[in-house]
Amino acid sequence: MTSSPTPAAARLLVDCLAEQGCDRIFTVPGESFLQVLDALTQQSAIDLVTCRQEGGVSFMACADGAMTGRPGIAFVTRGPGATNASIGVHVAMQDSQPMILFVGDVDSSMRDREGFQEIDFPAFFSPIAKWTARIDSADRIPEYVARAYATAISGRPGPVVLALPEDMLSRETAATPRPRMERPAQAPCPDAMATMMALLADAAAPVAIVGGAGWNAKAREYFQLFAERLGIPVATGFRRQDAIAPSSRVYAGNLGYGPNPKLVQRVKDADLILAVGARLGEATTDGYTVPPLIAPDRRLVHVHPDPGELNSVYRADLAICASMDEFAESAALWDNDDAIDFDAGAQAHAEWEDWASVHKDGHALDMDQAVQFMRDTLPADTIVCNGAGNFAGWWHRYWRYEGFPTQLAPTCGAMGYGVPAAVAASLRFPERTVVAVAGDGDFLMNGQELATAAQYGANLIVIVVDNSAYGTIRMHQEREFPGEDRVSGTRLANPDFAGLAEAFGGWSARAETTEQFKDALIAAKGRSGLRLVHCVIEVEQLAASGATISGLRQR
Ligand SMILES: Cc1ncc(C[n+]2csc(CCOP(=O)(O)OP(=O)(O)O)c2C)c(N)n1
Repeated sequence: MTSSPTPAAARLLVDCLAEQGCDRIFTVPGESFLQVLDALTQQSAIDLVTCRQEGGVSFMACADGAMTGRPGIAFVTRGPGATNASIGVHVAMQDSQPMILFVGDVDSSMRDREGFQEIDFPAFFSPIAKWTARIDSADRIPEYVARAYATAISGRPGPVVLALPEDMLSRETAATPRPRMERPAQAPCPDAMATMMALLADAAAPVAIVGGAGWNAKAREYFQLFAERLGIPVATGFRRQDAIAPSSRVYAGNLGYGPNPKLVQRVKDADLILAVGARLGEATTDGYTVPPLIAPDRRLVHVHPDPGELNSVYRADLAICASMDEFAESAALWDNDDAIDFDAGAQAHAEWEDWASVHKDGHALDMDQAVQFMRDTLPADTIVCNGAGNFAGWWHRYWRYEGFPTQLAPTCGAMGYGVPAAVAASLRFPERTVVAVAGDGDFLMNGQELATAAQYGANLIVIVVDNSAYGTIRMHQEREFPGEDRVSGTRLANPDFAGLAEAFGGWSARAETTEQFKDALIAAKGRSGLRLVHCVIEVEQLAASGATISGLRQR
């Protein structure tokens, strides 16, 4: 039997990715892109990570993009694969993270008959992606790949989806890859910077809100220098808690769900908001109420890399279109601000430290104490990953996200993100400690990716907080429709999570008390590979705010 040579188009596609710096692809294979899988056997620069569900694939790619600033790359098959992967595209869009999803498409001779697994992918993905297209010409693969990279990393980063007709991947071509794309320079205009400094000099109670599109380690370092020099309180957007070091003397805490009420009040009372990178989205602004949407006596300086974002929801008194690191560097190096010296930064930081300090909550497994013990035990630059659920609130409140990146968490609140993100993180940073924290509901949305972790020897710790409920929704139920007889659709009967981890080849422990949790974490720290701590708590322990079911019912 003679075997076919790898088609030139597929080799070109893989070489184009390598030229752009791609070193890892996440996939569930499909017969629609066998040529690409074959070409990857000849491209040593790229590792192929085979996952168990395309939701896991796209979450891993999204998290990889968040960590590197270059697009995370995912390959999935047509209808069933692409629809499974759509959750990660949505997260990458809402989280402003660079990612490219390649979809093996039907043969073009089958197109437009609703053939096997056929979907019009550009149409399907266009509302949730930054750009979508189909590559019909093998000769134009370099152009499409280069544009996909440029689009994913420029302005407000985001996801691109490219469909690959099966026959196109088999064509001959003599085209060659285009050189690596970099994001365009986007320095802030000096006049705008001068105006911003004048507005700050006039302000009595400014607050900065940072994080979001294109934030990186350089932006973090420079913005912190700037904010500390001026003494401005710095809040982070929802799930952007690594945007400034929490140890910074001006760090004021995080906005989003479950923030410090004193911080919320401070933002409401501010006479100037300096929003840098944050879109001022629904979560960060608590439904567009913090700061109030219309407040004539308040100034807004909004800095964002996408001009379309500026003035789109909140009218800005000064809109600066710039990349985060170039803006932050320019602000840090500005030398005409000696007269500006606020003491509010230190006050806000003290208020946050007070609010984020652990107290005893009286439960057998005290989650406040558990996170405090984790802080005392694991390295400060541990990467903490989570999906959605009230359990995450304990880490958002009590963990310190030192270093960048240290928080991988979907701002769009998608369950199931934590485990895949932790797999991607442990592959990207094998020397760092990586922890996935998950609720019992959250964990089982993508718990199958423990198989991927085991297959690739990932070092990660999973902490499952099991309250036998979709607790967040139960909390909302108890607020809106309190009563035992009105609990509906939120109870869960769970497997033995510790036993499950062992079935995947991991180590595990079960903790029902704070002391057992401490022992389990120490034991987990002393091992490598896949480790899971199954924390059994009561559903009564609804949230890090201290909310309980009985308390809500009494209200
Ligand atoms: C993919 C997805 N499906 C549904 C939801 C709605 N949702 C938000 S939180 C939540 C419950 C999470 O339960 P669990 O992981 O057990 O955490 P807990 O709230 O109990 O701490 C649900 C169903 C969502 N955010 N994402």
